[in-house]
Amino acid sequence: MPPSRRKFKLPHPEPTDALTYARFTGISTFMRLPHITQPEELDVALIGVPFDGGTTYRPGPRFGPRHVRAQSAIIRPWNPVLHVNPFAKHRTADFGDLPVNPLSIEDTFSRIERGIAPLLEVGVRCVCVGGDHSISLPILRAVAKKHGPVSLIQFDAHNDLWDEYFGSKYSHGTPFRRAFEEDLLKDGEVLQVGLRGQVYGEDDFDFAREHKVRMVTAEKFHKKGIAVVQSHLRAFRRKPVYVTLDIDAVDPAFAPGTGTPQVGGLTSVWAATSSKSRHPMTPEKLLRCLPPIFSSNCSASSKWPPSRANFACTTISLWLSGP
Ligand SMILES: [Mn+2]
Repeated sequence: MPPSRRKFKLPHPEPTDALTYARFTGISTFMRLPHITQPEELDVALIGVPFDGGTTYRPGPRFGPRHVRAQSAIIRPWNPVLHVNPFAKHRTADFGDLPVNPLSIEDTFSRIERGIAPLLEVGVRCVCVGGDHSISLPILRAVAKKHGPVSLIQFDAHNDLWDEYFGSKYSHGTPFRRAFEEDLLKDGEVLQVGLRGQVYGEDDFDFAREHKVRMVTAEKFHKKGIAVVQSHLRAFRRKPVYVTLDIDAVDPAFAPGTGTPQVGGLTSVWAATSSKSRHPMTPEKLLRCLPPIFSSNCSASSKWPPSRANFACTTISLWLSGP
């Protein structure tokens, strides 16, 4: 992420010092940062979107932001690989949760779009923590209103390009198909990494092929490594990119608390290797693509495991650490 061009007279918020106040004390916020609700005071906003009305199997992502907040208490400010303290570089805070409507997906979508817009308006980078993957659609609507259609890099076991489910056009399996239909995304500029598992038929990939979606299956990723992802990144250079991590991109052995777990996924080592400084897919290279927004599809089933939320916030922290 390029350094902020905005000048702040205020000091940068830092996570509460765990050597003064133990990690398990205090009011729970993302990364123990202060809760700041004024967009004009922020470079980066960490935003909870606690909605799971789009899930079709195991529910629970509505508790995702709350659990990620609790687990993120382990975060320490200095990244020894990138030699950076992201919080000293960017004014970052917990913006709070968007006010979802647990009984209406349409109303929730308009609440999310309205909630994100004022942040984008003043140039805040948004890191949204879900919530199921359906929330990507209203976020993309808000992004496209400000930036026009954007590119997408999606880490996910599923392509989320299905048409409908039980007659509903909106669910966690359909957001990016709707986004293409609404001209929020560009043909040839969507990269999906970690795809795997069974589908209903070969024609499930027709829509992706029509829109020239770049698909990197988990199988290919395991065989060829990060180089296969790197080969696609050229198409995203100097363009606004929306990056989304569905936690089910990661193997359920590492992150089992997800709505539709699939075996054969990426490992937690992937997160570590993607943070090495001269690595082809370093956060700095990814962030040079100027992502206006991240979202993380965070499920939290009743058997919610700490590792899952921990993985999500570790990844967010790594990506935030870019120059
Ligand atoms: Mn998924």
